[in-house]
Amino acid sequence: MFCFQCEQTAGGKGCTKVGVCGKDASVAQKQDELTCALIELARAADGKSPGPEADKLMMEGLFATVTNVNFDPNRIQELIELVKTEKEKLGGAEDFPQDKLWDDDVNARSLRSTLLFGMRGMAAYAWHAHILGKEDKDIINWFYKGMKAIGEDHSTDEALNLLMEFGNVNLQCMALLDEANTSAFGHPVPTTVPMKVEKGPFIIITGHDLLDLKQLLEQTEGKGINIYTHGEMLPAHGYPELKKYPHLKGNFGTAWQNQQREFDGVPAPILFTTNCLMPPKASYADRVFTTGVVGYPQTQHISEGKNGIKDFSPVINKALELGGYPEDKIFTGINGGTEVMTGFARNAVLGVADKVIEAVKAGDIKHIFLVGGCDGARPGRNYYTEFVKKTPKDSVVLTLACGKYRFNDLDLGKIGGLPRIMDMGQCNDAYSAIVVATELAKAFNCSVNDLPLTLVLSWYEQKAVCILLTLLALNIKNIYLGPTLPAFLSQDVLNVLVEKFNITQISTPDEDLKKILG
Ligand code: SF4
Ligand code: SF3
Repeated sequence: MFCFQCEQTAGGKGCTKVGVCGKDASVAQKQDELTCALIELARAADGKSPGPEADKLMMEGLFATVTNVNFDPNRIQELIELVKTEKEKLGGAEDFPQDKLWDDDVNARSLRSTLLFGMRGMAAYAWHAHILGKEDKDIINWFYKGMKAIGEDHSTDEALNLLMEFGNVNLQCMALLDEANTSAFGHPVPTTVPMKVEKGPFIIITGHDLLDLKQLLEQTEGKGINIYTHGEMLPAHGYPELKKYPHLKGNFGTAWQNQQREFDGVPAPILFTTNCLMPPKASYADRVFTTGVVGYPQTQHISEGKNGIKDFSPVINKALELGGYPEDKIFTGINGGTEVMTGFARNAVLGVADKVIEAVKAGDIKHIFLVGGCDGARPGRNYYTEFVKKTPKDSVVLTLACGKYRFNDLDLGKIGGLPRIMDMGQCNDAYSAIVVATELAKAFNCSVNDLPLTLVLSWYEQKAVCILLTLLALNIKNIYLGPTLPAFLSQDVLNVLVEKFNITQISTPDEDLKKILG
């Protein structure tokens, strides 16, 4: 096997025997086969959408190969068969040999992989929008254009242009998802979320799929079962159409990499709607349920029924059988806090934009940091906790995605009535941050790069890759990236990105803060 798509890749180079994520060689092999089948489908379709069946497979197939999504070789095999059938319907196409996927000149491989991983990330966003009934032909067509391009040879300039074009399409895709979420569930409002678990039966729901949560809330109404979010599901508490359910009680645990410890011994089922799933330990595997694109051998999977409704009865019955805690149980975040806040998406932040602009003009807010992105297991990720702790009192920290669990339970006080840490949502909500930055730039009549704003990003999986490409396509410069740089960026490709966009790898919080504020 060969895989180097995520931040924890073995030795910072590539997983070759088994994935650090737990993906074994047979699953890696199937995922490569699926990727090649999708390239062939894009070829057969001549680089544009041939119809809804193929479109759905394109999104689902790419999403299934995102890190920590699907470890089930049978489910990947099913997808391969379906993709091949669609390809044949279109008259077939020349095979794309699997050994060409990773084996090439190091720069060509780097550019091809960057596009592929970005597209895997965008597929997740497009999929979430799709299940909420939102699609955009330009975005769908680009999946075929991009996958076809991955199967071709390109000069470095051509490949870089493709990456920038992709970044712009991904911006459109993030806007589409934002519209899908806000039209289905309303605009998030600032909300305090407790980390206490009340006594009695409960269900933990994790991942990014808000529609799954909505259906679960409906199906558990009046049954005496409480629902707790975990990981990237936390921002759900801010949405009016989800927070209206009184049994959506709070948030359980922290970011994905702590799940094997946090889920051990919990008297409740856990429903995974998307990444990040780690191989479940025997001590709790019988309580793990997957749905959507997620899969793991031998865990129970809840499929979609007629009219898009999923029947969560097996999860509900498990919750009743396990019964939950006999008494209320207090949990804390990693810094000891007992509650966290969320719901500062674009509408909420722009609603107080006047205050922010005034505070910046008056010098009360001297700097805005966006400290966001994925969490992960690497010890170096403490950087983000220390960085946020050390940000000066006259600065604001916007955050998003699961990396925030490193600091979202800290009380850093307020500025002008606003909390100094504001959670804008999931990684899926990076669009909110882009809108806020763009609006601030307009208000100050300058470019985003001239704002007193610094992006300090943490990456792990491929959604972070597509977001990064969008930020670069928007010509956003001086991004701090960590904890390590992607193994799939060759030295030459990295040099180009550093030269054009001044991407900097994080060093220490003190040094970086000095550079940023000095
Ligand atoms: Fe390795 Fe990451 Fe690929 Fe898993 S997803 S096999 S950890 S590079
Ligand atoms: Fe996290 Fe997996 Fe990326 Fe959605 S849940 S940000 S890592």
